[in-house]
Order: sequence, then C-alpha cells, then structure tokens
Amino acid sequence: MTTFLVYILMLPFGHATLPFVINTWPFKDATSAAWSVLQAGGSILDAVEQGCSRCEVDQCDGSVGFGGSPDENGETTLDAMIMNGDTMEVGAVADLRRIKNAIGVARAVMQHTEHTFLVGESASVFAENMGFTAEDLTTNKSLSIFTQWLKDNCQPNYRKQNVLPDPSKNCGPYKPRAMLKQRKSERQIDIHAHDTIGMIAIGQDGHVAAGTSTNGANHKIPGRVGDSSVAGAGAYADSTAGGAAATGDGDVMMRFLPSFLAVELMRTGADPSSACKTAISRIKRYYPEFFGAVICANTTGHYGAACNKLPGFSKFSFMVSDSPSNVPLLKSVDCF
Ligand code: SD4
Repeated sequence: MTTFLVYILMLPFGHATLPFVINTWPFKDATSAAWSVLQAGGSILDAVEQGCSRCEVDQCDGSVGFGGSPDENGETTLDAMIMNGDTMEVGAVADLRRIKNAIGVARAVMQHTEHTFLVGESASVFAENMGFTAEDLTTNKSLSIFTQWLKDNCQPNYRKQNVLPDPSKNCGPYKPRAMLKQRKSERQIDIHAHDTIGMIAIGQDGHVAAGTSTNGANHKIPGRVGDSSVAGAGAYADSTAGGAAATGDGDVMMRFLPSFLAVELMRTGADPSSACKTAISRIKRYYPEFFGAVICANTTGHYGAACNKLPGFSKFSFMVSDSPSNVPLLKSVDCF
C-alpha cells in the first residue's frame, strides 16, 4: 500500500503530442514564445532560442536576464547554452557582461564558430562583433539588492570559513587562512533566487533541442560559471534518446551532470520521470540539502520531472505545450 501511494505521488509523467515544448518553472510566456515558433513551422533550435530569449526580456523571476543576481561587485552577468540533439553541436556563454540576449550569443557561438563555450569579457567582445548591443545590465532593483547586501556585511556569500577576514561577518577582500579545519558553511540559500529557464523542444520527427538562460546566483563571486551553461549539467539534447534540463544550485549540480545522466538513462529505456528522479537521487546522496529540479522528455513525447524536497520547496512547477493543448499547461511534481 505504502509503495503504491509513493508511486502515485511520484507522478505525473505525462505524454505530449509531437512537436512539443517543455520548460522549467511557470514561465508560460517563454513556453508560448517557443510554441509559436513550432506552430509556425520553425525549427526546434529557434523555438528554444526564442523561448529562452523571452524570459531574458521579461527578466523571469529576476533570475533570468538583466537586472538580477548581482555578483560581489554588483554586476549582473549571464550564463546560457543551446544544444542541437541531431548534430550534438553546443553553443554556450558564461560570465557574459553587458549583453542582454545571452541565449542569442550562445546560438551565435554554435552557428558562427567551431568552439563550444566562450566566457567573460571576451565573450562580450565576441557578441558585440556579432552585432549584439552592449548595455548596462544593472537596474535599480539589482542595485538595491547589492546595496542591501553591502549593508548586511556581504551576507550571505559563497566563501568557505577558511579565509580571512571571517566571511560569515565581513566583506572581502578575503585571503586564505592556513590549516584551519573547515566548518560547514551556514549559507542560507534563497530558493527564489534560483529560477533558471531550461527548455527542451522536440520536433514532429522526434528531433531534440535544449537550452538554458540565467543570471546565476545572487552575490556570486565574479568569474563564477554555473551549471546552466555547461552541456550535460544545465541541459542536454540527443535526438537518439531525449532531452533534459536542470535548475537549482548549480555549484553542486554541475558536479553530477544531471542532464546528461537523465538522457543516458532514457536511452537505456528509463521513463522520463524515473530518469529525472535518478539524476536527483545521485546528487542527494552527497548533498541531501541541495536545491534543484530536473525536467526530462523523450523522443516519443513522454515527459517528467523530479525535485529534491526541502523546507519550503515541496512541489516543482513546469510548463508544457503541444498542439492538442495549444496553450502552455502548468504541470507540477511532488519533490521527494
Ligand atoms: C546557477 N542553476 O547558476 C543556476 C541558477 C538557477 O535554477 O537558478 N537555476 O546555479
């Protein structure tokens, strides 16, 4: 009986008619934007790019696009990635400065270079040369988040306790403190500060594309690259198996390549829900309190999601759109 109940709670895994779009969080305008591309006969890569772009313009939840997650210097920097599951090409950018359309730059990396991943200042110069507009990503909101953080003595931050001055009470600059036993960090993760858009589009013929866009983590250390821009971590697409995308505490999640793992599990026959669940379980084993969720979809239209249950995070919402629905449908899964 217990087993049966648990099984019910782990559902839904759903089924959509091809083509369809699925994305993390209730970012329905992004779903609509991607869906419109597919409806108009556009490519799955265009759908993913347009869907994620929409979130960048809308500054979804403040954690995608400009004006969110100021780093330790108060600057917003962006991470994004796009993957073609037919050719296994990837375009990615991280620590992108001054350019709002990060997923567009990621697409340009894929389309116009033999590289996979450009970062930092040089990625911004590349973007400018490709015709993207350089502008300030700071807004009044990101400035006030930053100012408040400075007033709070730079709390919380991402430093371990083995630096000086004591990072739990002081701002930097920090230097290493020799031979100190590490205390576990008591950093409080604000789950609302982690809402990457991760999107998978599956075409009529079962071809898969996936992508992500985010401004990363509030008060990150300048130079930090999150999971979203890393293929296999933030998202993965393989038209012979399926697609997956992740959201959450990227510093932890990227160590486990959860999107790659989920796609590989689907390749060996796992249904999308259990593939997502195994990817979460793998991380949980080492970091039981990590914040994160994964969405998974296979080439026959089945999809699912899983998330790690935490106080204040017991359900994870995501969006799906296909032709029978024709509007983005809000789905959710119980975390475990
Ligand atoms: C990161 N995973 O940079 C991203 C942030 C995020 O939901 O919110 N994901 O860690």
